[in-house]
Amino acid sequence: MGSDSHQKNPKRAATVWPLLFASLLVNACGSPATTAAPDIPVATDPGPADASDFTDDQVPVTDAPDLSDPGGMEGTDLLDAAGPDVEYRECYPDEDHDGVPVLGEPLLVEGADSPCPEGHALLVPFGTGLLLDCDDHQPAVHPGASEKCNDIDENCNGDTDEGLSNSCITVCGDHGESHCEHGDWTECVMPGTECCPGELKDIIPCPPFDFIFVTDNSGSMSSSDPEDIRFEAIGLFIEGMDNDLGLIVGFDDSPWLYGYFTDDKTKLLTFLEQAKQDGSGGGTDIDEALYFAYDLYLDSNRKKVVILLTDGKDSYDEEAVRLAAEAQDIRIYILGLGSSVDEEALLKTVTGDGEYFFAEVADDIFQIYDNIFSITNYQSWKVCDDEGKWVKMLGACD
Ligand SMILES: [Ca+2]
Ligand SMILES: [Ca+2]
Ligand SMILES: [Ca+2]
Ligand SMILES: [Ca+2]
Repeated sequence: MGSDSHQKNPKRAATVWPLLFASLLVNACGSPATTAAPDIPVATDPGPADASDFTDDQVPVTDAPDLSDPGGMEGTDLLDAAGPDVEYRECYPDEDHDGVPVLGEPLLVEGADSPCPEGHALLVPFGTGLLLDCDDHQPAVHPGASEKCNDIDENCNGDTDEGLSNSCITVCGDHGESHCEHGDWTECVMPGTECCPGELKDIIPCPPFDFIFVTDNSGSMSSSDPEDIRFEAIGLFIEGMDNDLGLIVGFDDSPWLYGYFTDDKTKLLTFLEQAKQDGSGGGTDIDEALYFAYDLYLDSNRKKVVILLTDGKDSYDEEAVRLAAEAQDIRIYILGLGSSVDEEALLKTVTGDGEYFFAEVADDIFQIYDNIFSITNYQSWKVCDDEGKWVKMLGACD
């Protein structure tokens, strides 16, 4: 009978069910879930279901109810009225029509091969238990369903989103893997790594700063930075600023102010261009330029940061310059360019929370301004190191 029965009731055939599960039902339909009156109209002998296609972790095993006594169901009366030669089968509730029932009051259907009516399905034995729907309101959820990454246990095995992973391409173009966690796919990473070298994340921005760019424009700069890379690097810094104020100061043997404190990047870049065009000769008066900058700070509670670039040396009282900055709560970063700088003096000039950087050639200027930008603009961030591990970096907001 089995095949006829399935043609009449395609909903329960393989087009709806996974092939695996459908084959199990075919075998179960073949003989077992029927019985002849006047015996008790239940599957007292469900027979050997072909459950070998399932593994224990694919399907739920539920203790079989005592099918020999269906309890106070109406079917008993029906059975008595029908007489001794009629066969029945029991159909259990399947509200979501996915073909897998739940335990509930069975409906008795006359005829050993009769299909179950809409919203009902046969119980199918599995091992010592039964295949049951763990959510009878979701047709996509039942034993044998395929697991999707959605925080739902589709295949009713008690585990959610188990064993789901995808091959993918990492942000740096390598072949990697993504896994399903809490209903979402994880970032694509190469096995054994957490990230792609150089990648940044978890950036916590600093509050706004007041920056003064104090830039050497003495005669020697035309040979140590002939392509004016310093102005280009400061321009990039300005373009990255967010609510910070900026001010441009150039100096040779005396300081020159370009414009005023502003967060208007277009104006700042115009002032910077003026400083660049003003390329002049003369010496390098570092301390005069710094004292000049200190006096320009507005009376604000914002962080004050001076970024000085020089390629020359000067004779001055480094400690006095540094203490004057610290008294005003000004932080000093210094970039020394080329072999003529007096590194010892510059190191003594930076404040405790500032830093000194050496640029051997003008091309190094970009990276150094970029470092200072990161330090002063991000309170903390994670960067992916060469081994593909996240390393937390601390910025210098405070
Ligand atoms: Ca169901
Ligand atoms: Ca279901
Ligand atoms: Ca599952
Ligand atoms: Ca799932």
